[in-house]
Amino acid sequence: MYHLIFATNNQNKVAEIQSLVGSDFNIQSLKQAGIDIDIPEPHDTLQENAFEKAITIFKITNQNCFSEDTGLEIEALNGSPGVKSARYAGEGRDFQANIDKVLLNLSGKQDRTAQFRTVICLLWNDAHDKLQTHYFVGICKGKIATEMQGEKGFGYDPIFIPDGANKSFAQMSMEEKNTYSHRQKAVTQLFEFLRNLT
Ligand code: ITT
Repeated sequence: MYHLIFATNNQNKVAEIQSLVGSDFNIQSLKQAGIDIDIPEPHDTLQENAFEKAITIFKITNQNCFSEDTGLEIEALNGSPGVKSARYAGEGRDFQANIDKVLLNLSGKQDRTAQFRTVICLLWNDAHDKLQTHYFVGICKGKIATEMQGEKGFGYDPIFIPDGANKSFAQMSMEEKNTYSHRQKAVTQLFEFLRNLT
């Protein structure tokens, strides 16, 4: 069995990824690993932030680990909130305030095209004990609803309708969200990569 730490404090992400993982992987969250730190996300790109999270945890544990950074990129807002998605409405990281700000900034705009983009950073020690880095990207295209719909999920789920669906992520079970999601696409590539390594 392949053991990996998932460097996140977001329990919703942990649940989504654990529902996708096969029995050949053991994914341990920071909470399960007994690590309680606030990981910095100081950079201007998802990739740099994902690396920062993973290297922070690798330095503490010296164990193979991965992290992910996700952004909601809205066409009519020039890609915002993007890398600032968690703190769009301020440092409080308040989901409702972030959603309110998106809906306000989009009011009156015709184009509601958007996408979620997830960048996973994997850090592992290779057979020569050399640290390797690898990235995986998952994109889910869709549009921003005019009002909140549904109560499941987390973050921007109540206002995001993926292409091919007629309801928001927050109106879907986790399994249904996984059939469309950015995170599922990135994580599937990660598991594929790891299976080929072992
Ligand atoms: P970690 O950094 O500890 O992994 P986080 O919650 O800070 O967790 P991100 O910086 O990647 O995670 O999240 C950016 C924001 O985007 C944050 O407000 C999330 O709630 C939101 N978000 C991420 N994935 C989402 C998804 O699948 N559905 C809806 N919103 C999501």
